[in-house]
Amino acid sequence: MIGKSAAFRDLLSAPRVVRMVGAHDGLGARVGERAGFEAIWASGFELAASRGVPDSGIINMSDQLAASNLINLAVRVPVIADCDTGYGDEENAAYAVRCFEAAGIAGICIEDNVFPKINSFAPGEHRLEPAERFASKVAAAKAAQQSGSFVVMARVEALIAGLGVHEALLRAHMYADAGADAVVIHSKKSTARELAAVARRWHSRVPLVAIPTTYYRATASDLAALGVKVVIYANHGLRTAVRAMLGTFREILETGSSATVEPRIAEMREVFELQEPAPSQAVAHPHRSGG
Ligand code: SPV
Ligand code: MG
Repeated sequence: MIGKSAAFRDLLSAPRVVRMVGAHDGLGARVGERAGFEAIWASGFELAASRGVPDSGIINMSDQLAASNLINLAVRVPVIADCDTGYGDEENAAYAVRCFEAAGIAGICIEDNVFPKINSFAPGEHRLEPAERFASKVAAAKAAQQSGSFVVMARVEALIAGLGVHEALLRAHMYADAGADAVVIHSKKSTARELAAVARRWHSRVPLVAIPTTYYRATASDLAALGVKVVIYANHGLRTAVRAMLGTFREILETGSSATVEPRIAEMREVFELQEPAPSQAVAHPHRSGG
């Protein structure tokens, strides 16, 4: 069996677009895997939200490592952990790589926001690290990995910060030159036009990654046509759950019972199936794999 970082690299070199989905726990990751997503994004936003706190650097490295570890244990597909700003300087990012790699996680993603960051879609000032400084963090992260296959993604927040396509391209190329295995171009526009402007002028073989949270009308095929290799649906599980739970809870209070909501909520047996043994144990008990 190949390691999960090698499996993720195979996805990166496959001649098609790779779709990932966000999760913050083993259950969400299993639902994503069962739906057919090829890899899981251990989302910082989802993890923060699941704890009822903002996505602003409150979740520390140990928290994200523990959550990513549980996610990784729950699924067969590779997991990329959202490590925010890398938790500090070069040394912190390098330590994060050692910890996440040792846990068998396929890779991490670090972004060029200044700590404490705020979520890319949150109102307020988005301050970026100097590009050289962040490139040096990427290089330190890459130097820290033990295996050749561990993946370090670098995320460019220049479009989010309103610094424009030129700055985004400059940074993206610097981070690729520093050794990043993939570069995320994050945008909060309602169309993929801004991303397309970057992708058109991308002169590197390093794969591009998109997170179409706001430009959701762009399909994975549309994005692939622009040259995007990986598409991350970062937070759709949690956003689905929030709306659905609120509706269910209110209806139970309003109607006096759960009778009207039962047809549209998961049956206990469906959840039992998602609580099957972790993949390594499931191999030893194939008759219980649950499909
Ligand atoms: C996350 O999922 O934590 C991300 C992606 O960083 S987003 O929230 O869309 O910026
Ligand atoms: Mg995040």
